[in-house]
Amino acid sequence: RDTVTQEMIDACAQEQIQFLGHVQDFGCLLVVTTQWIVRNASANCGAILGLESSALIAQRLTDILPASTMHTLRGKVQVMGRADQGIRLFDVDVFGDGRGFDIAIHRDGPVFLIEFERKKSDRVRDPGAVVQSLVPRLVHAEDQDELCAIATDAVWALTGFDRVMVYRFEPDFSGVVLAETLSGAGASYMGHRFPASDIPPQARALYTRNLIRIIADVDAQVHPIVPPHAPNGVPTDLSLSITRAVSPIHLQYLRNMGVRSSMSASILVEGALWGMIACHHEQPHYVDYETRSAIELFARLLAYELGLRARQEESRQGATALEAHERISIMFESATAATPDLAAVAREIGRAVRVDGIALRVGGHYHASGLVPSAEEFGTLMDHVARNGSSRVFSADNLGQVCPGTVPQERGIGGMLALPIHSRRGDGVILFRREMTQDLIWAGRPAKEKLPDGRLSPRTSFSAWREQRRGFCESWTAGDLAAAEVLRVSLLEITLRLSAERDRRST
Ligand code: BLA
Repeated sequence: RDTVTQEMIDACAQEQIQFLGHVQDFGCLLVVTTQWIVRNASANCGAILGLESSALIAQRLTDILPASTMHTLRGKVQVMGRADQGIRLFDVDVFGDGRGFDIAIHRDGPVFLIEFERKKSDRVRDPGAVVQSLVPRLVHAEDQDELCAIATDAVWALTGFDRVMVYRFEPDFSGVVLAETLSGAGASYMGHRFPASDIPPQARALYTRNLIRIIADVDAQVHPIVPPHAPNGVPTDLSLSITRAVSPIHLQYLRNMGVRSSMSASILVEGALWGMIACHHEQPHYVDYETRSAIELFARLLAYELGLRARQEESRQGATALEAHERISIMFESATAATPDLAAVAREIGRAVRVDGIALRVGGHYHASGLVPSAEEFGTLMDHVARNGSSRVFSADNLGQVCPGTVPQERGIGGMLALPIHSRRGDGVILFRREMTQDLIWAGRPAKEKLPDGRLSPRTSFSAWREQRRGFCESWTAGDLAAAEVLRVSLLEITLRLSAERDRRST
């Protein structure tokens, strides 16, 4: 059944999606030197511009476009900022004949990629103003869930896609659907998880440079770039292209899901790909470049707000940890001679970090509550942490992988967050989280496990991932680690003070 190998997933990651050499049907591409000579043209220039590609190649753009259009393009190119951002012009009457075009210009080393899309009449007027009007809603949103819900509603209303989702990456680059807006009665993907291999690393890397992409029709004809290479034999790099035809394996993925058209916008938080706004349609669906650009801007605003909330959440958790620290200090102070109430300490820690179980050993006293291993296994885990040279907090999302054979799987423990206090005495605290059952549903049509040419199909990649995901807990966040470190230092101080007092009393 499950014949997926790591090699197959690796092979997927090898596909050089920037060199696929074709554009989609909705737009055309010219590769132009800085002297404005057309070096390459996509084969569909006739359909989009009304000028055959063969008549464009090796010509000067200045001999083809009216002087006023050239003037506009030159002026824009002169003030072109960071290359990846490029230049966008909307609804330009390129030929002075009333036909409107959206134009994108990107610099790639010695050439410009110039792309044209015909302006359609049935489009959103001034999508930028729509985005503008959403800013107050984002700013006042309560939390991450509300931000994501505002986003899917807004993009759904702006674009008319059947399904709009916010998809967030986990630390292992699998992903979860956090919010969804649906037209009609489609089955919901809310809360569903997808494996990291669905969006391979080279695609994720590209999507941090080029922030929005549309596949207007997975079954539409694609058009080659002619000639495919630069004079020196290097294929045209389409990384920054907006009309690039995408990976055939991804098209198959979408067909398997019953999707005919797809659009996604990157959500970059502090420079890293946090997630995407992902849209599907059962029918071919085109969204014009002006609207796509507005959505790209919206995704940037959303990303900013998400980053802000994450930092707020971390500092809130930090404050809770400090409160716990104060209360724990007081408890120990009032219990100098007697046994400290470790159950109460455990409760305080549990307020700062969400856990399913806590075990702690302090000055020879041991307490465990909730989902925990045996006292013996606790000792082995503390030894493991000490042996690994960790005197600060130590986290594992999958105990079975990190400390194999220590805790029997039947206990249902997924991961731990250890706070070593005094490793020689075996003092420390370990927080436990249960194993998440990966009863996650693959939403979509069952597809063949393998594509005809032996490549991995999306469905196979999903079952492979399910295997890999056994034994994991809900990931420990940066906020959890920071809170745990505050508590570790706090407990360290207390135990040092207690043992100093004991020493004083005994002398
Ligand atoms: C690209 N995969 C993508 C993209 C998305 C997904 C959003 C970006 C292109 C787009 O907007 O459609 C995945 N889409 C999802 C997921 C959801 C969704 C997870 O809506 C969940 C709700 N894909 C596979 C396998 C391979 C693969 C097994 O499943 C490789 C063997 C490849 N996915 C793949 C590639 C790309 C991609 C190569 C890049 C496409 C391109 O830009 O050329």
